[in-house]
This record gives sequence, C-alpha cells and structure tokens, in this order.
Amino acid sequence: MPGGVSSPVRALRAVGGDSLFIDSGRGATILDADGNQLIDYVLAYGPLIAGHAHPRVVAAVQEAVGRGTSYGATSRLEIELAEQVQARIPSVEMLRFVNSGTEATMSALRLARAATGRTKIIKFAGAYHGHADMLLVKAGSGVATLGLPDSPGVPAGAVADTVVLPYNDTAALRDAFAASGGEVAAVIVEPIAGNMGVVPPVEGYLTELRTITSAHGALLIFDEVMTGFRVHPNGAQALYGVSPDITCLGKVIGGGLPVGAYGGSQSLMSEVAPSGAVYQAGTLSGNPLAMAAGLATLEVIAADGAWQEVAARTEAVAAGIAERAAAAGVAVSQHTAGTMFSTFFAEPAPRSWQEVSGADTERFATFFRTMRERGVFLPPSQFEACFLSTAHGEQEQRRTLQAAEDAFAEVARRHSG
Ligand code: KE4
Repeated sequence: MPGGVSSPVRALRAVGGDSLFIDSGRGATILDADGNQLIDYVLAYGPLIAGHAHPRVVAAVQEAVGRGTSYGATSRLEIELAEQVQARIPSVEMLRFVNSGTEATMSALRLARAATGRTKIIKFAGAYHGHADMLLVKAGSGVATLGLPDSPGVPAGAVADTVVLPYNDTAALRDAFAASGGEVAAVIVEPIAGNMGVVPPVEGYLTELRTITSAHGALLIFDEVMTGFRVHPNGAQALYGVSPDITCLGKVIGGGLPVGAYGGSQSLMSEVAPSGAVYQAGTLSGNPLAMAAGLATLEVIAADGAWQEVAARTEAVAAGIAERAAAAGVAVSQHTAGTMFSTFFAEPAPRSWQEVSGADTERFATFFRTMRERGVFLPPSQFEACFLSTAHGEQEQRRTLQAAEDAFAEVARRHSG
C-alpha cells in the first residue's frame, strides 16, 4: 500500500512521527496497535459525529448485514435515508446516493454542465472537493486564470475549464463573472471551508454567490460533504439561509461507511439517468449497510439537544485551547463552526487560503506531536478540521486541555521568539 495508507493524509507526512495503526475505536477514543488509547478529534475526518462504535449504529448495521450486504436494487433503507436527508435539507427534493464525496461532487458538476450546456466551473483556492481530475487544479497566477493541473496524471485538458478564485473575495468573483459569466456552468463551494482548516465565509459572501450565479444562469453547488449536519443540524445552507441548486453530502450520512450523495430540485435531478440523460452509476451506491449506519447516526444527533451538546462542547474545548495558548504566550487564532473547529498558528484568524498558507506549520507539528504523546489525536495537518462527537464529554475535555497546556509549553520552548 503506497505509504502504508489508504489515503495520503493518514501517513502524517505534514507532522512527522509514525503513522497510526488502529486496533479499535469506542466513543471518543481510539486504541492503537501498540495499546495506546487516544482521544480522537479526527473521527475518520468527520463522519463519526456519534463517536466510534455507537451501540445504535452497531446494532443497525448488524441488523442490516443479517439480511445481506448489497442487492443491486433499491432497498427500504435507501428510501428512508433519502427521506431523512430531504426532511433536514428542503432544497434537496430529490437525491442520488453514491459511494464517496468525490463521486458526489464529480456527478454534481456533470449534471450542472448538462443542465446549463456550459463547461466552465469555478472553485476556490484552498477548497477540496475530492480527487476528480477537473478539481485537482491549483490556482493559476493572477485572479481568474484557468486552472493548472495540481497532480501528475491530470492532463491540462481536464482542468482547462476550471477557474480557481480566491475564497471570500467578492471583487474577484464579480470580475470573473463580468469576464465570462455566460460560460459558467457552476460555482462549487464549501459553504464553510473545512479543508484549509475551518474558514467561514465573510458576511454576505454566500448571498453574493447565490445572487451572482442566479444572475448569470450558473448553478450554485454547496459541497456539504463535511459541513452537512456538522455546522448545523440542517446544514450550512440553513445556518446562512442560502439555498444552492445542488447539495453534495457524504461522511455523516454514512456514519463511517462509504457514502456520498448529491441532490437538488426534482426538475434538475430528473435529468440524471435513468429518468434523464446524464449518466452516473455505481455498483454499491445506496449500500444497505451504509444506509443503516447513516440513519442511526442521524437519529443519534436528532435526539433532544444532542447536536447542541456537541456544539457546546466544541466551543468549550476550542476556548480552552485558546486560553492555554495565551497562557503560554503562543500566538494562535481559531474558527469554530458547530461541531468542528481549527486552531491556527497564525494571527489574525485567516479568511483565505493565502492567509492560511502563512500559518506556522512547524509550530503546529510540535503541538500535534506533543498532544499525541499525551493521548490526544488531532487531525495531522494545520489545514484539517478538528471534529467532536456525542461521546466527547467533560472527562475528554479536561484531559484534552491538560495535554494542550503541556503542548503549548513545548511549542513555546522549541519555537521561542
Ligand atoms: P471523499 O471522496 O474523501 O469521501 O470526499 C471528498 C470530499 C469532498 N468534499 C469535501 C468538503 C471534503 O472534505 C471531502 C473529503 N475530506 C477529506 C478531509 N479533508 C477526506 C480525508 C482524506 O482525504 O483522507
């Protein structure tokens, strides 16, 4: 396995140290193969908002697997989960399940290009929407130049119609649409960025995105693979009151099993095969085990006050970390969004990829390694988000903040000045 991992970030290249090999997870903690127990703020990069091996999730999957693992046909569970998503996100009148966030965004963009008859797509620097060729693009020089491949193996043609703009920059957005708004099929955005660390939109930005795309006949795609049900029980679109044309989901709706989904109005989604001509398919799409895990997870966080408790715990842990940084004289800033947050070794709190990329990643690496030594596993990159679950309680908070006190002392010692 390249790098000994199934996904690059897990190799911890950005922070050093040995990769983590997990024996098991339970609640807020993971047990590694060497017997170390760690409080987990990665939670599989977002899905496990009910924690590891929640009894209701385990029971739901056990019950489903006894009736088979996959059918190659529609099951009751798919319909139930689709209805649960629709009940929470009214802009999703109809959806299609796929097996990953990558498939969701890739398919959403194909649908947008078909529906508009246009080929240009706009994404934002620092945003990650999965690894489809057309999205593996780095910001070209200047503001609205066409994309350049960001990985070997991505041909220039694959990104020739992908424009990369700076996030949270309304002027750049207006310029891009003034220049070629009539050619834009869609803008795809993480409504709260989570893949450059957590970076919320500036006041009015999402409304501007909605207004300018509508004015130019382009579709607005909210990639809520991470933010969906993490930043608000009804998604970022409820938090900001902005309805996209297409919503992409993943992570939480599969409760840790492989899942993705894209959805929107009935008329738009009816263009997807077989009701329409836009081809998209998947052997394991709508897998009953993933559906069962997703349904159970959504039930756990829908229980009275459960989601709000996780959000409150997130605020408390983030605030405690910031207090300990200040006490150690280490400059940090933070963004918190519902049940996820990021601590940046940068000031002031960044609003764009350009500002985030100025963060002190060496200090972050020292902080990460010391936290790990003290039994707290953070996402192994300054540009990832910390996630909490219903299982992160008072004890986990206390142990995390004690570890943070030691970790900031170590940062101050090793990186003074
Ligand atoms: P997947 O194909 O990894 O299921 O989803 C891609 C994706 C799409 N959109 C957003 C907003 C995402 O955050 C992701 C995946 N997120 C990363 C974490 N930064 C997954 C971790 C990994 O790649 O191992």
